[in-house]
Amino acid sequence: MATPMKSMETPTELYDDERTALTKEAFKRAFLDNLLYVQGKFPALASQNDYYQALAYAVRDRLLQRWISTAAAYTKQGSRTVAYFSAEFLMGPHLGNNLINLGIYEQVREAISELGLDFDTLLRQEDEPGLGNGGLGRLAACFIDSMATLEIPSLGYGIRYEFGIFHQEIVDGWQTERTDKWLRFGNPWEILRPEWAVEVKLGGHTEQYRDEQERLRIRWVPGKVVVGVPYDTPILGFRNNTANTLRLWKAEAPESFDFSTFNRGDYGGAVRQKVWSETLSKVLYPNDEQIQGKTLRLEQQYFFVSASLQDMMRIMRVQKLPLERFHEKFAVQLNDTHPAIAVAELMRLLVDDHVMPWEQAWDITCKTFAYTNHTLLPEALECWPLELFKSVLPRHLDLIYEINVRFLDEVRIRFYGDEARLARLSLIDEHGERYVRMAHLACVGSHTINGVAELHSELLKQDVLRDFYELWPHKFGNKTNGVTPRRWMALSNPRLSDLISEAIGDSWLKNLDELQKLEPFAQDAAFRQRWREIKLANKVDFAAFVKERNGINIDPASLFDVQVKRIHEYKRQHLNILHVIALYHRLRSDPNADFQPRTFIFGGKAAPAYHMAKLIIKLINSVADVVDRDPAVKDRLKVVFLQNFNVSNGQRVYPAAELSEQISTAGKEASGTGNMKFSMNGALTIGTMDGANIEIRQEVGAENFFLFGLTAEQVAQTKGRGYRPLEHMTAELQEVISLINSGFFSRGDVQMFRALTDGLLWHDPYLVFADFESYSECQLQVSQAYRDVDHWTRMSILNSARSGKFSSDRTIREYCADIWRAPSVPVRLLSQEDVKV
Ligand code: CBF
Repeated sequence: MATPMKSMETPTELYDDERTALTKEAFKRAFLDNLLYVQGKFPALASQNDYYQALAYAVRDRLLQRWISTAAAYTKQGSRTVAYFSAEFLMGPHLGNNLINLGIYEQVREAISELGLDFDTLLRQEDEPGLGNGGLGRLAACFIDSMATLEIPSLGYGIRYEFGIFHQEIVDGWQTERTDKWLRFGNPWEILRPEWAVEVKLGGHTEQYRDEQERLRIRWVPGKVVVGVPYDTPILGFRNNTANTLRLWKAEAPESFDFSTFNRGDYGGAVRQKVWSETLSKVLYPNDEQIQGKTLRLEQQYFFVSASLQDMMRIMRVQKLPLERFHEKFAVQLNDTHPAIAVAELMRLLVDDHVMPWEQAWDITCKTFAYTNHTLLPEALECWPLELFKSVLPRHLDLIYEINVRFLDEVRIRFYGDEARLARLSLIDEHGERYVRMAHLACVGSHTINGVAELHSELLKQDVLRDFYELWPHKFGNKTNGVTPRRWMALSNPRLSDLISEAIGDSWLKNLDELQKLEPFAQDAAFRQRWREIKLANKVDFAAFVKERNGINIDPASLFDVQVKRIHEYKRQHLNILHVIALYHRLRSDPNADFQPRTFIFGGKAAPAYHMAKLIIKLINSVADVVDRDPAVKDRLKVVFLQNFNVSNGQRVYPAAELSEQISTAGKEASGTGNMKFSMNGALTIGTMDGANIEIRQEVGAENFFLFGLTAEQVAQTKGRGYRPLEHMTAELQEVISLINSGFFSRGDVQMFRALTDGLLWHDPYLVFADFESYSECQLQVSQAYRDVDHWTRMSILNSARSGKFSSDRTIREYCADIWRAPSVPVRLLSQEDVKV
């Protein structure tokens, strides 16, 4: 592996404490000390994991100095703070990223190799915290990186799942799931804060009572209580002194062992409460954009939201701020509807626990929250059956009713006589079984509502949240997503990052717009040559990785065509594999055809209960297997399914990719963020007019982007007319479907893929057939363009050079200016003197 950011200098201004100095010698000493005093091992007995832990603790010490300095600065200034509420934070491994942000990657690598150890092996020891499903969780991780880099006081609040997203294994072509035991060797990056534990109530019932002043009040008598214990992870800014906090809650029982039950001889009963409580933070629900409607999921959401709001109130107490100023102290961003119950919970805390008048509490609540919507898929919009909701949160249901009555009263006056509109807007869905609509709660309780790409934000206004838009147009806006260039370029693609820094200096890592300065280099033949060499070197590395993982040889000279993301019908991995089969068929029919060799790389997880997605994985693997064994196509066509696609694997694949597949049905992908990572790293996109693809195309230029397929408007029209997939059947598509149905890819089993092919032939909800021809033609253009090596390289450089907009720093600046109104607070490092007791 190459070394990230050779060209960057060590930030010498940060050397102010001998123990946490950033020099190589200080680092070696700290590493060996940790091996002895933290791991309790001497080198002859130490495992690679012991070495990793010793290294991680040495880095952590350096983080803590910044973390404490940051906490001191924020406390002293009583800074306005962003609280980012998210059920998912897909962080990826911390070690490499922290070294990049500290600016000491190179020294540490050298220090470790001077000690006779292999640095890359140690990096690979880290079990990544996979506390998210995909785009939404990874976005939260990019955002907290950017907030720290921009010196915005912030707290990420979420759940410390004991088991993160499952580990995917492919067995006989099928996805199987294994538990992700990421905590089995401990987690050196977190700090337990038991003194800030809080109680969270669940279940039970409500009752009326009179307080000392004889006022009629409501009391919630819970059925059970769990304790939320915070685990803090410092989040470093890039080469500054800021270290913000990611605070994740673990659920525990108030009493882990019930002695009276034990004394009665009921040993199981004595620990039942503990076992039940801990299930709350046991496992991440592995569904992306699909709700499961399970009680435990609602309990999880409420658990972390309540613990976080209580924690924020504790911070207000410490800083001696009155609760009336809650919205001045905190800006809370709701990452989708998963934390939307926070609206009712803040009302409960203010009205019930702090006896605040309703109107004042509501004013504070609405000034506190802002809501980001991340999906247009109807199946992803959270609605809870009323009875289930009541059994978990009886008091909140009362509060939601009250919020609803007042809200609908306002609507009634605005839209006189429009009963249908009232029913559409209500927080309660009254059709059939009654539901609580979480998106409506989020809209009513937030001052701002945003989508995550321009098209998505428009479609929210026109469709999913149209009634809310008509009511409060001023609340709506767009914040196009972004990704952090620190992880997705500096750490993942050191070769390219070094070349860029050599050409334009290294300030692009803090201001990605500076990549524009690369544009003239696209005309420089020597630069293009180096750009190509780097891509090739990355492809060679990736080929070695595939060989190790899949046992397949892939040719680094072939075009690397990549689709990595969650497996979902709307993302249309099946469109891609149908096209691969079409190519295979062409090659078999005409072995001498002029054919641009390609390697198709797929990766992604399917929700365990999503059968169609799992069948698509099986088809991809089956095609991979047949193509690999067929000597007629050898070296010209290869298909690889990269198992267990996660952040670490992403870091390997984006730098090696040449073509990025962003082929969702237009109007279905809210934004996408993988599309941005590819483009930054110089891959060209083949894509539809969907999500952020549209903006990527706008930025990089239509001539540097391969566009195909129906637009969102055409998709809606096609469906409106009554879509019949068979009308789009071509001779080639017919061959493809017949080949699958003949059992050719399933060892003669003609039934195996029937659900998939019949689904396409008779329903095709995501218009695969409608777009197939346009996609095939566009792929032909790709193959032709790839042959003009110089032109392709120019396009690749321009993709990178024009990707500045897609830094999450830009997104966070926009959130700060338009939604949070949170100024930056630079941090000065505390010295030993400052922290004397
Ligand atoms: O906004 C972040 C991402 O969120 C999703 O992954 C989601 O879970 N709803 C969307 O599917 C992506 O389009 C989006 O980029």
